[in-house]
Amino acid sequence: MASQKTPFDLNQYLVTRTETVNRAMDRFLPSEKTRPVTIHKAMRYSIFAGGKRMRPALLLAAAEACGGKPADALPLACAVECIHTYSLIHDDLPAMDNDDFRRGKPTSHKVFGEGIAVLAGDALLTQAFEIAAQAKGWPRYPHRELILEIARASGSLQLVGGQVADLEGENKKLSVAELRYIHERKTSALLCCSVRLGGMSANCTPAQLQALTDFGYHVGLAFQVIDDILDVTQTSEQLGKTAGKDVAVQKATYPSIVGLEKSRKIAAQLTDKAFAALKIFKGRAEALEGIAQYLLKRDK
Ligand code: GRG
Repeated sequence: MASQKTPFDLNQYLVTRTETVNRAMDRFLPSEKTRPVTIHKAMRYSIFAGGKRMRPALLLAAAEACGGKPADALPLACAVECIHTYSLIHDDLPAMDNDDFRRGKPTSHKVFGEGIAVLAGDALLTQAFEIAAQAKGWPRYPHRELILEIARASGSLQLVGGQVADLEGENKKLSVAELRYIHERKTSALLCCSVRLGGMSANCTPAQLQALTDFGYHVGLAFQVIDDILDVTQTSEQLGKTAGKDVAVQKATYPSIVGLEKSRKIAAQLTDKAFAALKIFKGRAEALEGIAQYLLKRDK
């Protein structure tokens, strides 16, 4: 009898990858008993609050598409989740978005106070580099390349720069081009960095890295367009964070500029472009395809 390929089970994939990442994260972070205990409790509180772990999942899936071993990619997967979690802690602070809920739980500053929340974010940002430095390093991508990749995606030209433009754009009418500038930096940069790091951990070819860059850029933009849509279509309970926030602070979003229907179309078009970038992997990128499809259809 001809052997039949088992259909790819995304749900199972995400569950197992999340467990693997959580176990590794537990090993990489100082224990709650390590002095000073408050900061380690705060770091762990936000890391283990129940995020979707999309950046690590994309990173591991990109590694697999390039023939790499998930175990080699794990330190980088944990590093990007530390950067992402730090950005959420700081984004929620009273000086920024002033949010009380994140990942279905009270935000860091609500539980630990503002000072510790700032420091927990700082510590996770720093921890990311300590963890990334423990990756093996590969012939095409020695540690210098890995550290540069993470620093560039997180710094004032990308993640932080996007947040600055976002803050300065509040209560202003923005064009679609201005909004895209924010989304590219605030959201797409770290998602793109995640898939690129996955490829690097498999010592990918320059052509594969370019394909992953195209994929990550478009998936990252689609991710934020969907995030904008969910903010107006879902409840706070469904999202695990305050819904309707963008309208409340008059933030420019895709739905506010082009409407809900057109926003959905744009997200689908961006996802199609992401899919097109995966051709080079000739069927070995099922996990990346599955995650991109899941992100487009997600409801939280
Ligand atoms: C340097 C003080 C200081 C602050 C920096 C960089 C930054 C603050 C904030 C980043 C901006 C930000 C929060 C972008 C939004 C990206 C986004 C859609 C986050 C939500 O990601 P999910 O849905 O979250 O993957 P979970 O909780 O599932 O991991």
